[in-house]
Amino acid sequence: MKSGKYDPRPEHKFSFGLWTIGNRGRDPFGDAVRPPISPVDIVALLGETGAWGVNLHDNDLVPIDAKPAERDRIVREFQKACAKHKVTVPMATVNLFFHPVFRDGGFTSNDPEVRAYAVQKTLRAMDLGAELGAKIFVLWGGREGVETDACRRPDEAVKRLREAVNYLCEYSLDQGYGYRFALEAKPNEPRGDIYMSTTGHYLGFIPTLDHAELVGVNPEVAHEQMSGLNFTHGVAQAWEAGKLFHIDLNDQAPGRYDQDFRFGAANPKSAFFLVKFLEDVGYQGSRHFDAHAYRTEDYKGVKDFAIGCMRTYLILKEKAERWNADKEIQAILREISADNGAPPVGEFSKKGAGTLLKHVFDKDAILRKRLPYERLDQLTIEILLGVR
Ligand code: DIG
Ligand code: MN
Ligand code: MN
Repeated sequence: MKSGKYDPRPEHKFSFGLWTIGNRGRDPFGDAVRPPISPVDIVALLGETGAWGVNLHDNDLVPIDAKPAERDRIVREFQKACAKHKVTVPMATVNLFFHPVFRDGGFTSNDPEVRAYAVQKTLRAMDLGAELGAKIFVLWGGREGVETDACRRPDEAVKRLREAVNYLCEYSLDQGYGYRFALEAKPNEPRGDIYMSTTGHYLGFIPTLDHAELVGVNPEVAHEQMSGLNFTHGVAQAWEAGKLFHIDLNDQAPGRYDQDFRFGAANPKSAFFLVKFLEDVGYQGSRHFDAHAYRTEDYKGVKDFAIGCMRTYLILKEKAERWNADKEIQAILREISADNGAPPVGEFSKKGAGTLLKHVFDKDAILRKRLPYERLDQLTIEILLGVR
């Protein structure tokens, strides 16, 4: 692809997980199609694409039963590669879903020994992330769920999850790690039903925590769209609540399994409104691509995938700037939000309520006010299609 104005720069804060570039194309019906790629080679590939950051689960880097000396050697090698390729580590997380011991969850498992092991493993993953400089710790409860609700009361699962997250917050405070935790929702897969199935569920859970100020959300495009939800609405609610601590960008066709497509690959219009929102509000966090290349790709194709995620974001960022500068669009926005002297509502007051109750609304006059959304959306489409 020719270089130029859509080349990623560090200030764009584009990051990828080791597991995204390292995805070998295995799926439930087929084996890996790409050979293994080491974390050091993944960092080199990301450095070549211009990505700013690399994220990791503990076991993306350190094998689950590595001895301390082996672990330290691997970490040192990784740190050297990150320094060499100028790639930072903004986020870390823990894998509580791959090893069979987590077959019935980690934090919410019925087995107290598994719950304790899940916390221990997470503490160690927090140590690793802190050593690498991460300040965001994501928790995705991929196995925290059920195939049958006969196995536990769902409110018991909520209690167990709260106990674990409270413990992790205390550990971060005690160690001085300065983590902010970002909770990631998903409705199902790999469990039949996953607890905390949407970002909204987590926004309702966070205020019940002992250190709610340390905990936010990590919404993922595919995970909300799997449930047919408008992703930008969930992101906007998280932002408005001061809880958008991280974001997983990818794409997804509605009503499918978690496809984790290249950003903007399936629905560029919803990707546009998401990018416009993030840029309009001045979101300062990582633009993390939790996605992977098609199973049909080789590693050149994986590199195309990574570059494509970042280019599409930057192209849509430019489209959002055009939209914001478009005179006809701005005129329509002024028209549809004009105030024709309606009584103010705002903060309640006895006097204000009295005025409101006395006011006579002319419903026919209100109905004569135009809402030219067809024109507004057509202008949006024309900007996206490059004819405006
Ligand atoms: C899946 O969408 C999850 C895992 O890949 C990881 O735990 C998290 C990090 O973004 N996303
Ligand atoms: Mn996903
Ligand atoms: Mn994710």
